[in-house]
Amino acid sequence: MKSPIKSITVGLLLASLSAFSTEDDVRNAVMNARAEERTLIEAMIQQHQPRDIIYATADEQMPLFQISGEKQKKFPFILLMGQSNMEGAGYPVFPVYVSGVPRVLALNNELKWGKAQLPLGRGVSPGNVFARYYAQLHPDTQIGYVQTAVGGKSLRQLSPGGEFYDNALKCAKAAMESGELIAILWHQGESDSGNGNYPEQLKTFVEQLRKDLGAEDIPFIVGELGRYDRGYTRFNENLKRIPELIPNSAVVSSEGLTHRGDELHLSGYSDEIFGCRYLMQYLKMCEPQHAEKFRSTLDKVTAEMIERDNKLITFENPSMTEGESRPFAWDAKGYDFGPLPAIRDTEEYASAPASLRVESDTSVNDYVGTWLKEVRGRKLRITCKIKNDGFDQCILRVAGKNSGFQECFSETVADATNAKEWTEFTAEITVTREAMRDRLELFVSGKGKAWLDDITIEKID
Ligand SMILES: [Ca+2]
Repeated sequence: MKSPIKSITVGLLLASLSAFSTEDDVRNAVMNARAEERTLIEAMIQQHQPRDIIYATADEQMPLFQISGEKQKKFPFILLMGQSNMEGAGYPVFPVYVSGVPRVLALNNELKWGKAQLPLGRGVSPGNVFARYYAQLHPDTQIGYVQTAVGGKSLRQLSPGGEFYDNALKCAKAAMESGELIAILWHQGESDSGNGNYPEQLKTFVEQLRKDLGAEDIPFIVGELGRYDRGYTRFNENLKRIPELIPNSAVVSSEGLTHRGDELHLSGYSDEIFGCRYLMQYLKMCEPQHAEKFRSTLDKVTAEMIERDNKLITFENPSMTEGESRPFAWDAKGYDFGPLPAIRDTEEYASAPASLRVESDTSVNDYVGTWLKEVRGRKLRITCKIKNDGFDQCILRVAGKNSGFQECFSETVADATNAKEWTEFTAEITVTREAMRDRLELFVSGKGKAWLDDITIEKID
């Protein structure tokens, strides 16, 4: 099957795809292409100004190229706005969001569509989940999302005149050139929780935003703040007025959702439920025929994720059994974005089938870690196995931030700097009361490789 792919290449070179009768022709040709031919096409797409050509993922691995010009159909996209929970703070992150969800695109920093993949250190957001399940419900299309949420910002800071509004508008407008905005997902208010006039101020904000986008009726879907913080009860009560105040809006319940261990951000499991609830609201507003169909998925996801949330006592994946390229749940970087990734090593381990490996051939001072749930004020007995090949320092520690996000606690569990072979460590530590956002971290400095496996944590008081 050489001819179709050759035709595509020629078509791209001429910046004209009119030779193709249907989009399916292109899709089939790309499916049949050999790997090196796909590489060639990708390179060509990059050189070509893609107002004419949209680069997308058709299925698990395969790129898809939509036909340009008159035949180009705008694909749906959602605009994500608000604070950290919408920006993406949910842990653990399911591997599918790291490798990329089939047929889901994200607008990148160059304002171009690319494969949606969560970068190192970024948690999941209900927007990622919305897009994933929207794509599942619509097997014939792709969906994009535009991420403009900013952690820790108030409504005023996100509003016109604030430092973030213009950027959000710029991204949304760039996306609208090749996509069709179908909804705005909003999750914000942790920084406004004492503001009794929030619904009125949000109404003013939405009116202006819709006007600036030229999308007067676009659905605006608001999520409640996490009910695990009782300080948000009145704020959530107040949100009930939103649907009356703002036309074409809805509020998504946060009932039953849990935090990831930091008493602030939703867990990755709860984000699965939350994103599906956002989608359900959207479907009820815009695609009632799909709302019926989606009900069973929502119920299934809710049951499964609540079970996983409940099973999570202290931390996940102690022996790195779960995961793909990264060990599941071990991609947390606190609130940081250092360069060191956690790698799931399926060749060198203390217990099969895998261990966690970090490695760097340039000098680093960095860590990888996982979130710990409900350990503040607790005495812990921790065991683990570590091996270090070359790092100047290799330390397993528990670290925590206080309610003001200041580092307030750090205690070494194991100094494995001299552990040239797999070595077992045991330690007992007590986490202070004020350390409410706690992680178990493998810290390394210098160059080298180090491995971690078979961790147990027992709360012993
Ligand atoms: Ca293992």
